[in-house]
Amino acid sequence: MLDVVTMGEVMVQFNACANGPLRHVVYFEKHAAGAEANFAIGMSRLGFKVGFITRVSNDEFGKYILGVLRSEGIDISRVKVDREARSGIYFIQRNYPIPGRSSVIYYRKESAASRLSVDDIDPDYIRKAKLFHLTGITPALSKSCREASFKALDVAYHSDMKISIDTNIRLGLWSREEARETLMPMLKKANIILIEPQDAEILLEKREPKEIAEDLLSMGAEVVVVKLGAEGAFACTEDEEAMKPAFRVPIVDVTGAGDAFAAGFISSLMRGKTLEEALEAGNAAGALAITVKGDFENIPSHEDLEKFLAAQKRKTIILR
Ligand code: KDG
Repeated sequence: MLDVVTMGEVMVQFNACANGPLRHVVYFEKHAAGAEANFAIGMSRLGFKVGFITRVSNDEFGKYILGVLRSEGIDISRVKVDREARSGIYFIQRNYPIPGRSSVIYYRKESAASRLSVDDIDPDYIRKAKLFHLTGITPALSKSCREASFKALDVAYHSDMKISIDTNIRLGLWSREEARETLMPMLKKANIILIEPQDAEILLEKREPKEIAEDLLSMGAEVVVVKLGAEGAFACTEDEEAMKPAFRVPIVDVTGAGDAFAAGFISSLMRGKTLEEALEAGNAAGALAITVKGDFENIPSHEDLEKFLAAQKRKTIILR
């Protein structure tokens, strides 16, 4: 029995060891990463049984990626080895041209994962879980990934399980119009939606958290979270709303913060916690993730998340 199933591309990330434009960077740190994989690893560390659907190359990077998923306790029985394609990779440029921000530069066209297709979607496997999670990255990878995403969503929608979608629009992968056309029908099937104001602008022409949430709730979502980066996050249901500020931590690389947040937030909801507690858990996981290079390395276990939150509460009392 699985708790969560998700699908997407896992890439090798080369994270610049120095700040500044990549042409001047000499050393890079190698990590495995990808929005859905970051979420999957987070959920696994936070105590849930997670299944992952993807294709990996048989090249050295594919073997590395498979090893990472396996070592994090992810079920890889639906990870296909595609011998005809290479692994997708990407580089991270840090703190330039905007201090505090990272840029992502992809080399992933026609990668093994972008060849994922409807044939890789086993309905019975998805139906074993309580939650199916998707982000806007997977359907943006290729036509066959888009079809596979729709198929998986359809299976989940017609089963007794919840669907969470993190919009994660990456304009390096598709246009605003393509993103809107694809993601709007997907969002109508979601129970939990995570979104950032810049994505809401593309999808709904709105930037105000409350207005965004109202629009998405009226489309059928049960919980909407608007991720506000350094400001924290706002969550809303039909009966309740909550806002929690982000925790202040030293920032090394913000890439992957949203995926860590999603794991903290959704794992808390699955444990029956309140909206406020779930926002705190999401913010805690997001905060820890950005204190290092690599997307998932600092996503905490449930026990460490509790320690982080307890320490934050002690700090608040001392400061008062
Ligand atoms: O959320 C972090 C991801 O954006 C990063 O790991 C790379 O998966 C990635 C993508 O497609 O942008």
